[in-house]
Amino acid sequence: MREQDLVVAVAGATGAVGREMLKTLEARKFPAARVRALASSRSAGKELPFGDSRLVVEELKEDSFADTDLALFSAGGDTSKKFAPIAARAGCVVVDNSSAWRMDPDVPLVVPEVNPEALEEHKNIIANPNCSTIQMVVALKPIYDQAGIRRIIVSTYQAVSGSGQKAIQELENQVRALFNMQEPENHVYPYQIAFNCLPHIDDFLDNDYSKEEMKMVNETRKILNDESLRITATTVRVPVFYGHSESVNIETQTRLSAKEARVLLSRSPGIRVLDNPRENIYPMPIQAAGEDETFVGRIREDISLENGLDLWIVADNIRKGAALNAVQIAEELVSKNLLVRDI
Ligand code: 25A
Ligand code: L14
Repeated sequence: MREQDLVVAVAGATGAVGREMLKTLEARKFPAARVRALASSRSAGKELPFGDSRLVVEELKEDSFADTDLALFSAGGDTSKKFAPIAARAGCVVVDNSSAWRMDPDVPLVVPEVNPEALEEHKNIIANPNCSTIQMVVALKPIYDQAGIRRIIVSTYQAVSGSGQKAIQELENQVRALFNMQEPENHVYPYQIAFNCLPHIDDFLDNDYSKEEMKMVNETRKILNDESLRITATTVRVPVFYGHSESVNIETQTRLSAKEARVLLSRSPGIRVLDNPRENIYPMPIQAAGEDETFVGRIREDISLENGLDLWIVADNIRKGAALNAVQIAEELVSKNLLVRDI
């Protein structure tokens, strides 16, 4: 198969992530002969912009994948559970954004800067990690390789766009209501998110962690291929539209100074170090929004620990956290000739 013959579909194309996937495919000139937009019956017939043209949305159905080589999924976990195996059986390689397949031992969980080799073993379904996990492992991988990591303590400050278009609308509506002396309405989140913080992302589990927190624990171990890595996470929703931030404390196996870490990270793929606090230079979501890189700053030696480092990590959750990472996986599949596979 020649690259230019590729037919690529985006499932969930009308959502916050799906729209960004279409933009990213176009902006990076992904070698596709045809791009298809798939969504639920509610959106069938709608038009979505794609470069200078428009795509007519088709309903996602069991027979949608017959002549499609690659599908990027971002239509929620239930849709992925149902349709990814159907696509895979039809010979279409799926890069799935939902949490449905990430911990399946037969499914590679991939961040191209960190573990591209995991793609070699794919069986037509590849999972894109959780947004908070992606940006953390991009920043920690060079440190992991150089000095080893024993333990990670992370707290997140997550944007509302992570929960999709409806949540973006909810924050906007609440801000407008409050400035007009009206009672804010909440539908997506259990409480008002405007001017508030909610230590609650996804459902709570029996161990009192949230699912989002345990995703960070389990996915990080799987991507770094290190089940002994100790990780604890607190994930928090903040009233930001785009860009997740993370305060990350690590204990390394061997000593790495803050200066060494700064040099190491500034030479690593996908990372931009912004770290000059005296000049008020540090990463912020308003800068990271719309950008591809993972931004790292506030790098300093932890005064309470022998081999400890603190870092502040920020990235656009819809781009590197979702759409861009999925398209980068697709690019790896093309360049390594891993798209055609009989299963
Ligand atoms: O289960 P998970 O994995 O945790 O994922 C949950 C949600 O997280 C987002 C994504 O929301 C997902 O639904 N998400 C997933 N991975 C993410 C990641 N890595 C992520 N967010 C960040 N990072 P979303 O809003 O971004 O995208 C939703 C898309 O999914 C389509 N969809 C839903 N069910 C589908 C389906 N497509 C095919 N078959 C199904 N069964 C959905 O398309 C959207 O594109 P849509 O056509 O259903 O909705 C498009 C427009 O329709 C409006 N609308 C939505 N629901 C209703 C509705 N109108 C009327 N009635 C409704 N009930 C919306 O306004 C939307 O614009
Ligand atoms: O597991 O709401 O990919 O910010 C991504 C978005 C979980 C929830 C995932 C959010 C979802 C998260």
